[in-house]
Amino acid sequence: MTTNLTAIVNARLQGRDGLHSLTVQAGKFGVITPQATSVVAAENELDAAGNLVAPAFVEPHIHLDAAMTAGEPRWNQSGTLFEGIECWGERKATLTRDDVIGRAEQTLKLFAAHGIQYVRTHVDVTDPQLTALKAMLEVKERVAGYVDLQIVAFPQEGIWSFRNGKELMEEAIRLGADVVGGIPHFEHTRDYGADSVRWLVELAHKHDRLVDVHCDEIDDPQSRFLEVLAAEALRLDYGSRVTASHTCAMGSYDDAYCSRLFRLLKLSGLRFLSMPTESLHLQGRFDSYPKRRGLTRVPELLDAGLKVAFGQDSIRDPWYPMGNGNMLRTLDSGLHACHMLGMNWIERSLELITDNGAAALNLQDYGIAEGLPARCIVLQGETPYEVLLGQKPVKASVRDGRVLVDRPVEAPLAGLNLG
Ligand code: 17E
Ligand code: FE2
Repeated sequence: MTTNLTAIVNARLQGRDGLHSLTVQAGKFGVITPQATSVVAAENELDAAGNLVAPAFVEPHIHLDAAMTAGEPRWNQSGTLFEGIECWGERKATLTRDDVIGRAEQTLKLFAAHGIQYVRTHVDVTDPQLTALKAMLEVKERVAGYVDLQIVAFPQEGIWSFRNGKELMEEAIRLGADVVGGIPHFEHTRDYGADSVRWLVELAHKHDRLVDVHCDEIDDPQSRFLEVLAAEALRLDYGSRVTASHTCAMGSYDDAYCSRLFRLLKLSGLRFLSMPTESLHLQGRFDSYPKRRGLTRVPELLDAGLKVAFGQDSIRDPWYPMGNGNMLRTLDSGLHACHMLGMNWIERSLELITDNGAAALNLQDYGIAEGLPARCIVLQGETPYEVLLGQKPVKASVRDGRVLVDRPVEAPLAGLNLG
């Protein structure tokens, strides 16, 4: 049975000094008051015990239809995006409704145990039957008690380059996909890629949907579909609803081009998602040495005032055999890969897996403030630095005042026996 809370006490909040109590009424946050000293939690109160309390984690980019299929029917040995797409094509041919629902829910439970309450999943719609999409629409309803799930109609094998690609995208939107996806760098030609981006933004705009494009997920410095996406977002004044995922090629663009590009990016205000563990693994594959990291320009985008978040992208699928649902692992890798272990970055790092992910998903009621849904997590640590050092599972996760997760704080040396 889940507990309905009346308050969270002894909470540390980012941007405020000392301890705080957060009252909860009818599933929403009430007043937030500073505490002079630590207090004993009453019945139906959650004791944060001086740990950091943050909004629930956001997993802004994952492929749940492919989750937990690594090695089926074969392993991706080259570690390239392209062999991943081939392996997935073989596995996709055997998908069933129950298969997709089972793996997606198994993954979402793992995410819930790690304090994730908001997820955006891409679902491959280059399938004449749309088996995975129909199953995922069911999953969205089945899991609504513990996670808000957004579904992207994702054309893995292209819109222009796959038979009936446009019709399948339109059908996916008609069936209820929330977000329009794309994959311009995988289309057969540059023109197909650019045309597909213009078409998909129009489609989303016409149907009042969000946009999230796999954009330039390649080390090719000539892959420049981001400028097309940003220009369309600007033209339609749609930037807050448009997300560019990956943009790995930006890590290979030269600075002169970037300086022009960044002007457009700032004007358009679109959102960015980087998947550090995935890109470290899949990119740089056609380099000898030096080997590129394959990540977009995360600190530069943040410095330009743009919103960037990190996502896991994969969990044990044809593209990436690892993953455990812990966003702190993704964050740790991303900060390393992007040269962001300066204390100024560490102190604000949680925004990369909370607020900026919420911005990418265009969430409206996200955060810790009076009147917002009482959704939050208790981390293991008093500061972002401590949380990152430990990378421990969340101590608690609360959703609309219900306690979804509550586990004991782990002592650092628990289990150590030196005789
Ligand atoms: N599909 C794709 O195009 N790129 C990825 N990183 C994954 C699936 C995981
Ligand atoms: Fe992806």
